[in-house]
Amino acid sequence: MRKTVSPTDFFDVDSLLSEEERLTRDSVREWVDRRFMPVITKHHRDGTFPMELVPELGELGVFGANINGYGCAGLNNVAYGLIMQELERGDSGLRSFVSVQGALVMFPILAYGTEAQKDYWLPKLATGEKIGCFGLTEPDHGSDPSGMKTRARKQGDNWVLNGAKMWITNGTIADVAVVWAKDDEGTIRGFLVETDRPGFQAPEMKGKFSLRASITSELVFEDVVIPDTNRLPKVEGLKGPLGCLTQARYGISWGAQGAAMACYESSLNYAKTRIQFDKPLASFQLIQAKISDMVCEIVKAQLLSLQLGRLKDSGTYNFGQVSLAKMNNVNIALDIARNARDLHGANGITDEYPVIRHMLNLESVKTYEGTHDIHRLIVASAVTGVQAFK
Ligand code: TGC
Ligand code: FAD
Repeated sequence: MRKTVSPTDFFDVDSLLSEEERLTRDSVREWVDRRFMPVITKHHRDGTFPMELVPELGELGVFGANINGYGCAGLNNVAYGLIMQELERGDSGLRSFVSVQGALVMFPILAYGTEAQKDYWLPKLATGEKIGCFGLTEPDHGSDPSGMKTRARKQGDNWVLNGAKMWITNGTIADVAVVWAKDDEGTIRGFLVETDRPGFQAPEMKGKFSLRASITSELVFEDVVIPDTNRLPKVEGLKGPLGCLTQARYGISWGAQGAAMACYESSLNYAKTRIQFDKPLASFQLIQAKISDMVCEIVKAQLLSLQLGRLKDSGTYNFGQVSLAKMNNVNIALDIARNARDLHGANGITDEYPVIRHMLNLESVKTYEGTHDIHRLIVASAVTGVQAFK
């Protein structure tokens, strides 16, 4: 049989990438292996994020890597996707950190902000000097953000914010929050809220068994006064935040396959070296079936992501396609992680191997940025023309 580039590239998808795309992927992979992998177990146990690595991530150019100008790398969307893949091969929390900063904070500033907002925030967010978060979800409004209760009341040249957000990645450590709130007419608007403003609080949410190496927070606004110059003026309505979600969901679809690849690689090594009944696990047909299923689903996800990336780069993609990719790739990754956990036997429940960490993380990834079922509804709505959300 033809020798492939690596066991995680069974269909030589590498040959469909440009030199720049491969170099980008390889440099991020090298950094993750050298700098992140040695510390992830401790951070996962402690429930912390390695903040000391943030400047290095900035130097690597991963924050807003598909943005042109403002100190960003200006890469195409396939290279951006490969970055997400490599980060999540490390941990979903690492990819989350980077995709929130780029897709949910830098993107809305770029797409909906003023020149002054872009000039001030984007270069600082690109280096990691400033950290951002994105507040859409509320305690009573997750899948249905259109019902949000957070209010922005116009008062002269200012806005006064009241309300609460929940499950906000990086909230506690953020310098700026992109906050979505309704005005007196019920129109959804986006605001840049500096987190040192009086009346703003962001307590960390504890007790998570998933995405432990990621900070998750509540955001509380009690008469937080912000100037009108902090409003994102170029968008109003739910399509504002949903447009950001499309960017982040795109990155997640690539990221999840990175987590799947990590679980598969660990399974392959384990199956070849673990001896039972005097033979390596890899010699048993039921184990081979599991490995075969993993390779098959990873190849399909890789081709799906690549075609989505090419469509995005040509400007012809749509959000239904992004939903399908997020839905499929996270689902197969979770399946692979669960099978990998099983294949590792008792060792699969310890953090000596990465599989249970990925498995637990992927439960969050399945839920955030639109749950699996919400994406099923989005895809079905795109092909039937009928919405079944409400
Ligand atoms: P609906 O009437 O369908 O749409 C309202 C307007 O928005 C447009 N639109 C989109 N635009 C861009 N991208 C998308 N994905 C879009 N989906 C819809 C739509 O065309 C319409 O535009 P217009 O011009 O007609 O006004 O809205 P709906 O209220 O019926 O809701 C639809 C639904 C359920 C699909 C939507 O609300 C949804 O996606 N819900 C899921 C919520 C969600 O994903 N929340 C994520 C929060 S952020 C997060 O989880 C970060 S995790 C971070 C990490 O990585 O750590
Ligand atoms: P619900 O909406 O209550 O859904 C519960 C269940 O009901 C799900 O299975 C769902 O699929 C199902 N359901 C809901 N509506 C329907 C329907 N119409 N038809 C069929 N089934 C339905 N949000 C942010 O704004 N910013 C962040 O940075 C952020 N980070 C997050 C980090 C983590 C670790 C997690 C876990 C979440 C984060 N979220 C963030 C929130 C996330 O986007 C929401 O959890 C998600 O959108 C789902 O909302 P919910 O949890 O309220 O679930």
